[in-house]
Amino acid sequence: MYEAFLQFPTDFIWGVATAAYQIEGAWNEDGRGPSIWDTFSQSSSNIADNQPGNVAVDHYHRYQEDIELMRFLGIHNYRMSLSWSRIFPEGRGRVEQRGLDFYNRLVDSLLSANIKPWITLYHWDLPQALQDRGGWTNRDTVAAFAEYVDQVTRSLGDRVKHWMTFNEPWVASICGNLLGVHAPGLKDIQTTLAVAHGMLLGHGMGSRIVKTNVRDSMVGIVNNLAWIEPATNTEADRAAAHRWDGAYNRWFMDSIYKGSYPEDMLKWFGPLVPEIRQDDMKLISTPTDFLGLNYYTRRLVHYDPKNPFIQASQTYRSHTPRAEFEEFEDWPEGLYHTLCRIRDEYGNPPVYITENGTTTLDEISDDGCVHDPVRVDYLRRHFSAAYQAITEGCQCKGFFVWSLLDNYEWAFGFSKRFGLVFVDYTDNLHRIPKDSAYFFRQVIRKNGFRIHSR
Ligand code: IFM
Repeated sequence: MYEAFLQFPTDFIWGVATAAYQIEGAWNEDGRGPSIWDTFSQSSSNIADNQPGNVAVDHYHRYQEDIELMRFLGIHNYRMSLSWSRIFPEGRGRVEQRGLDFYNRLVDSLLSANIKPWITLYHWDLPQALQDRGGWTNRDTVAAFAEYVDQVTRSLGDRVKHWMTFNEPWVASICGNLLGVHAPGLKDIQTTLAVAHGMLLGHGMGSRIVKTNVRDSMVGIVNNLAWIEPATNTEADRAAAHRWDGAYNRWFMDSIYKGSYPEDMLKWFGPLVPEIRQDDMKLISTPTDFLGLNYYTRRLVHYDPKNPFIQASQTYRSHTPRAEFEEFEDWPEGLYHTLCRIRDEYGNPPVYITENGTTTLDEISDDGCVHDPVRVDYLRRHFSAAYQAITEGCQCKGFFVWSLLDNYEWAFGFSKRFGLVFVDYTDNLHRIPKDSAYFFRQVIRKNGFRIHSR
């Protein structure tokens, strides 16, 4: 039996993450305008159990209680997002002061609890008014985003120093515009690529505005990168895995870190590639301070001629008892490999793991507690993978667990629980810290944890 204490670097950041639409609720209060997620989640049959996110977990009204929970858990860094349509109900133009006031109160309360806010500017909830004019396929949306970023950085930038432009642009573009399972629910390859390009332009533009408006700021984008492997060693599966990597990982990494889309994928998509204007790639590859990495899974990929996008699909491994979410294979080695890849292929930028976590079948036990040993084990093994990468020279600077609370898991509604804190949907959204929350409190306190292995 081997035992060791994994001591993280003294400046390592530990935190938790959430997103506005998944927790806030108050969808039509204080002048908030509709977003594409209101429209999508309110149309029947898009969401598990037909549950819209109107109330979510009511953080808009309970934010003080949620901050108190973070303080109790010893959390000093909180990644959250802003609801754009709370501030610009029509997407641009008129500012809704009550929306800004809410975020000002939230930021002040966080700071007085000694918790640093890390703000994501776009976590998927585009104002519906902008979608009605073409959404991210329309360059006016990029201009509207610039207006919004300018406004919020001027309002909050004296206190908020850490900013992220976009969360997971591939999910927002592909799930929303190709697979139709996220808002706005479209199914079109050309639109998908145009949306991705629009978001990447927004990223470049937004990060420049943050740097101009916020003194001592740190800005980055959040990409979710998966570790990709061919399902078999056939040439067809290897090529399919390479295309998957091209469309989901390299499309969003090469453009930002190398200033060009991957050649092989440009050729593959051919006439479907949107117009790329002269300075677009320069804007997209504007240097930033860090990369946010959301890591959840490895993907085993096989050749699939029926998939019109990249003729590749994911092979699901037979279920282990831990994998409650079919798409997410529990594979911490992939986190380690991904960090090494960022080091080796993308110039070793500072990386914050901005999301990692798992969904499990949690319930309140007879003793009134929520025991989630699978999540504790999952986190322990992913923290260890990050630790190993750090010892091998990767600049991994922090780790945010997804998520603080059980919340609205998009198309899955409330059926998936990712929180460190349980939310009782049958009892007035009552919050109960799970065992994993207490485990995480100890990790933060000691800046490390003990491992036992054979
Ligand atoms: O809940 C989501 C989050 O909004 C983005 N990253 C993945 C999480 C879990 O699916």
